[in-house]
Amino acid sequence: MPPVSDGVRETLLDRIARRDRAGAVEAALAAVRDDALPVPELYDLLADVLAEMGASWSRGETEVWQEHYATAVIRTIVEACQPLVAQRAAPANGLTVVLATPPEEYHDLGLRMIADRFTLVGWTAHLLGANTPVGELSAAIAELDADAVVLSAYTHFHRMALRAYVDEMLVAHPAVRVWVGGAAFAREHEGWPDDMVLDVAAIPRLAETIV
Ligand code: B12
Repeated sequence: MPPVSDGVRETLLDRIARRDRAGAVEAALAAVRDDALPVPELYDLLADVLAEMGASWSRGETEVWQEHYATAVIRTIVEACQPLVAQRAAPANGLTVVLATPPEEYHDLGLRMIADRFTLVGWTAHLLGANTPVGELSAAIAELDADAVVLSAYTHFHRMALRAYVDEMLVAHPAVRVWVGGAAFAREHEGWPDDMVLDVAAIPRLAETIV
């Protein structure tokens, strides 16, 4: 028997190709609702679908608007998962994380998924989203009494900019834990300390590292 995710993936691709937004959303939500597919596995699948759309665009097989359409449908799925994420979340661990991308970095869908992964393992996760000025991030850390900050960069350019951004933020909040990640860190992370670069698989164990 093929894994459930294969079936959901096929259905999703089919619904997206037919421009059936409601059908795509329902297929994804039904799989989670029935506990056939855990939320993190659904998110891995959605990320794969988007990466494939991007590759297909690079090969000249997909139009930009088609890529944007698929992204919009997938964003709706992720947002619609929110009540299911809340139901499946572990008991609160008392820790708070704030998530953002630096100025001019508009790729925040991956980070949106990361926020839910924190919620599922008991964190209170506050997503500020894309293009967040460092002063606003600092204000949020103070107001929300954050224990940790998670930042994301997709492109090399934004990873470079993120370095100064983190340093400036740490001046105001030297005790806050900082984790970075995203596509720009996938292959290497020269210039970044190992303990700042987060592996998605480590999220369930992070609470133990906060003293
Ligand atoms: C959707 C999309 C957009 C949307 C973003 C919508 C949004 N709110 O996120 C919009 C339309 C805004 C956009 C704009 C642009 N985009 Co764009 N976009 C994409 C696309 C199709 C999908 C990206 C995505 O969401 N992937 C799915 C998510 C889930 O993956 P992810 O972000 O990598 O996240 C995963 C992991 O990295 C991880 N993760 C993410 N953050 C973090 C953080 C931590 C701490 C951890 C542990 C993990 C983690 O978790 C996720 C789950 O696995 C890709 C195509 C592709 N091949 O990926 C192009 C792509 C990323 N875009 C690209 C480009 C060039 C642009 C534009 C410059 C286009 C333009 N000319 O305007 C602008 C740049 C805007 C900017 N300054 O940021 C290029 C980037 C090339 C590069 N590497 O430099 C790509 C690869 C397209 C391509 N083939 O060329 N884009």
